[in-house]
Formats: sequence, structure tokens, C-alpha cells
Amino acid sequence: MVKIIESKYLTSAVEPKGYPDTIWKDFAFVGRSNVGKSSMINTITNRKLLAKIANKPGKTRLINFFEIKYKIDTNSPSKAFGDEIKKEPKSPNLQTQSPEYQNHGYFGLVDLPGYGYARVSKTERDQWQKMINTFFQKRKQLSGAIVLVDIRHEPDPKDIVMIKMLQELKVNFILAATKCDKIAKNTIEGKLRRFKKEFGLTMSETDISNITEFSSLKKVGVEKILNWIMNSIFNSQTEINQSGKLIIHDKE
Ligand SMILES: Nc1nc2c(ncn2[C@@H]2O[C@H](COP(=O)(O)OP(=O)(O)OP(=O)(O)O)[C@@H](O)[C@H]2O)c(=O)[nH]1
Ligand SMILES: [Mg+2]
Repeated sequence: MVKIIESKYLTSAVEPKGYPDTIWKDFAFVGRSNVGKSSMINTITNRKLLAKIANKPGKTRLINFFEIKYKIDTNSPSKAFGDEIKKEPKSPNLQTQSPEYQNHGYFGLVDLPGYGYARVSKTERDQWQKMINTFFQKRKQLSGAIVLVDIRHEPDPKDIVMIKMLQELKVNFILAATKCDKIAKNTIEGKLRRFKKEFGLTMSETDISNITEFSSLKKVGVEKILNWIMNSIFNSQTEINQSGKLIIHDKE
């Protein structure tokens, strides 16, 4: 089981030159305004006020970066993955990975502004969309995205466009159907199947591993998201060369 030991806010940015030069993999939260992105960051890190949330949409207006230290609960204690390089960041694109580091480590969470918020000018909405698209195109540390959709709503064309972009850019993603506390429990599974079909998620009928229900209010789906992040960190696409270096590839 994975546990979050520490979480901290790093910085906010608009353009790539403002992104932090971190040495771990990032996971970004994306979706319509008010869908629960910032709440999900607070819920999975078990912090009330790490990411700012609001009663009205359009709260997150910049790209916010967080540093997360995790621990995988096993019996073998070890040093934290990334600790040494953190003190002396000689080579920002490399991390040392050896077996004794594998129980601890760092990853980044990225809170993005929501799209589709009607109450700001079109110019501002276009700027936000550009900010989000540029992030997905340029952030070389990006390892995956959590796409949030409100479980009560019909599939939205804006979400479909976002998912298509992620697929084109080959960004690994999981779909999280949020606010599942607001619908009857016995309707959740049917909703997930519909989303899977209508968002064109290419998975077999029985495999719903890249989709989950989620509730910040009831803390449903937290482990599923964290396990998905862990899988993405350690899956076969993680490039570890023969001398034990983990390489984060530059995006073209
Ligand atoms: N019932 C319920 N409400 C939620 C849940 N998650 C978030 N909310 C509420 O939804 C509202 C918006 O949440 P945020 O986390 O700020 O949403 P966001 O996606 O970050 O919004 P923007 O920053 O505007 O894009 C807040 O009032 C939250 O309390 C949930 O799981 N269940
Ligand atoms: Mg937000």
C-alpha cells in the first residue's frame, strides 16, 4: 500500500519557462471547471488546504505544481528515492534508481485550471486552454493525467477533445468520475460503463482499471488513483539504463 508522507506546494506558472525543473515524474489533473480537481489533490494527499478550492468555478487560474513524497508500505526500510539528488541537483533529467530506493520516492502533482468556465471572457478562456495545451505538449516530466468528469453529467465535447489530445500526445491517463457521493451507489457502475464507451476508452468490457469513481467527500477511489500513479511510475515504460539511471525523455 502506498502512503503519502509529505506534500508541498512548489510554484505556480503560466508558461514553460516558469515550470519547476524537478527530477521526478508528474501527474496532472485536468477537467472542466468545478469538477473537483483541486479537491482531489487535497483528498489523495490527505491535506485540507494544499490546493485551493472554491464554491464557485474558476478558482484555479494558474498551473500549480506540488511535490509529493511517498512510501510503499513494506518491511524493508530504505532511503528516499531522489533525496541525494535533491540536495545536489547536478543533472536535472536523471534520477538514480537502485533496489534500495524503490520503497520511497517523489512524484509531482499538477493542478491545472479548469476548462469551459462560462463566466470569464472568451479571451481569458482561450488563454487558459492554451496554457493547458502547452503544458501537455511541453512538460517533459509529465507521466500521466487524471481526467476528471462529473459522474452526474453527460459526456462533454470538451472532455472528448481533451482525451483525443492526450491520446495523440501519447499521455497515459485515467478517467475519474467525480462526486460519486451525489448519485445512488447502484447506478455508479452503469455510469462508468457509459463513460468508457462514450469517451472511446479502448479497453475490454470487463477491464475498468483506467476508469474509477471518485468522491472527495466520502474518500472513495483514493487508493485506485494512487495505485494507478504508482503503476505509471514503475511500469515498463520507465526507462532505467544498465547503470541504474532513470531517464526522463525530453519532449520534441
Ligand atoms: N459532493 C462533492 N463535492 C465535491 C467533491 N469534490 C469537489 N466538490 C466540490 O466542488 C466544488 C469545486 O471543487 P474544486 O476542487 O475547487 O474544483 P476544480 O476542478 O479544482 O475547479 P477549478 O479550479 O475552478 O477548475 C467545491 O465546492 C468542492 O467542495 C466531491 O467528491 N463530492
Ligand atoms: Mg481547482
